[in-house]
Amino acid sequence: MTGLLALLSVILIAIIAVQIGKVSELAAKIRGEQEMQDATNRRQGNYMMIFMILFLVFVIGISVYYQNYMLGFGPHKSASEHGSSLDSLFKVTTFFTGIVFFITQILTFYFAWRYRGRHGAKAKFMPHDNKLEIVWTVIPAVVMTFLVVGGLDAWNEVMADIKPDEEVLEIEATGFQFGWNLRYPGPDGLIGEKNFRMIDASNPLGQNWKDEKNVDDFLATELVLPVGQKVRVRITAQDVLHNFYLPQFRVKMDAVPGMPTYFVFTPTKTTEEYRMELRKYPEYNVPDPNDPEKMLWETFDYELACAELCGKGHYSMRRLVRVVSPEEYADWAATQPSYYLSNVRFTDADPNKDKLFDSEINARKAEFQQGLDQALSATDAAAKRVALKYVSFTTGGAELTPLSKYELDNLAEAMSKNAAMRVELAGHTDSEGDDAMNLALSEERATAVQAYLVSKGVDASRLVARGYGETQPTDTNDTEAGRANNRRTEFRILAQ
Ligand SMILES: [Cu+2]
Repeated sequence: MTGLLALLSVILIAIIAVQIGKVSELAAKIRGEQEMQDATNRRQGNYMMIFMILFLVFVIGISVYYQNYMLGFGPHKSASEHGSSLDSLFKVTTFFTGIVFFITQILTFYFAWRYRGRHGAKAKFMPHDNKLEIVWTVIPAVVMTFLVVGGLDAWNEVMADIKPDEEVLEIEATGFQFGWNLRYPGPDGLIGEKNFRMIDASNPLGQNWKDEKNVDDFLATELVLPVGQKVRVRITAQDVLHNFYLPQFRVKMDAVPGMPTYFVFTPTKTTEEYRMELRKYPEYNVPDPNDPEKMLWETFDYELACAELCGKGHYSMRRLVRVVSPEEYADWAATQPSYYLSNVRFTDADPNKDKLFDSEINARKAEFQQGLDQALSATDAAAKRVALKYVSFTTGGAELTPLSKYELDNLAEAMSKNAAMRVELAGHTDSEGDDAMNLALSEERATAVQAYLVSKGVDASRLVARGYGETQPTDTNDTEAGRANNRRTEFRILAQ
């Protein structure tokens, strides 16, 4: 309806203009061409001045009215340390180009009025003027130099990499069609090596599992950052060009396949603090259309977007960004499971299957010690047994697997600490297969354990090896899990 009315008004104005033109033509014929021409020129000149005033007032008006929609103003203030220097660069550039804009607009319309066509007036021809040349070359050159130097300065500040000894949280963002793989360094603070040749179904980033720095790296579904902490993001892409864009932090960097880029920045406001700032503005005090129970400022979240049109699913590259206090960050990071330990460890893809990492050795040692202490302090003879949970053998055979040795080393160490301790090493099997064979196998296995301990310096007289076959199940033999529990090696303390 409004559109129709506007269209009608435009048509009417056009008709009026045409009619006035016709009337002027007629009047000119009656009054004389010359005089009429001068009057028209005068009127046109005055219109120019009126238009100029209205136009400039309008420009100033909308700048003030829409101020809060501009970068660096109102709710669009930056949330990172370098962001404000970028924003002030924009403001300084707008200020100087604004001055030029006003001067040229005023001169354009003033000249149109001042030098309007007049009977008898003659143009002055000026082929060259050095003074003018100098003025309009030197002034823009000085202003440009000032802007360019300021811009370079801001660029150097924004793009500066970290110094070698600087404390920084380094994370990695890998863009792919369509999403981001966000990799955190884990407790060691170091991101592990990767190689695209190692990418497969179980290894989306091609991490090299032989590199210990990869052991604790974890992949996150959202970008969580501690406030006030310098962050360095390694940015890469797996398929096509993407762009790592954090609008509120003024971070924007291409993610290029085969050419790693980076961005260093420091978030200065937590999500909660930013929401509190937005709360001051009426445009954020309206219900969120997606969640009418809440106001827009309450549902606000920082976001990571891809700022490169990278394909059909481009929009789905949005990721949530949360900036939290350092304590909250530490709590969150502690709950994130290592990708390697939870998806790759001890599978066929694990090249470290046959060895334990220091952290695992220590964890198993602590577990063993706890079981031993319990058994040592128990008074009931039946409770004086400890399961050797991590001792295992080749299937159907009595050869110790390489990983069993770590557990047996713990036992050997305990034996040397408690000189009076004597133990019975007991082998157990499940009920599958022939009874006599099971008995023989369990005996062989107990003996293998004994032989290993003797090789570690434990006196053979302190060790009794005995096989119980399938006679002492601790679980059902009807399920695979139950049978696995029944196939076990344990030791019983005979004397201490
Ligand atoms: Cu993309």
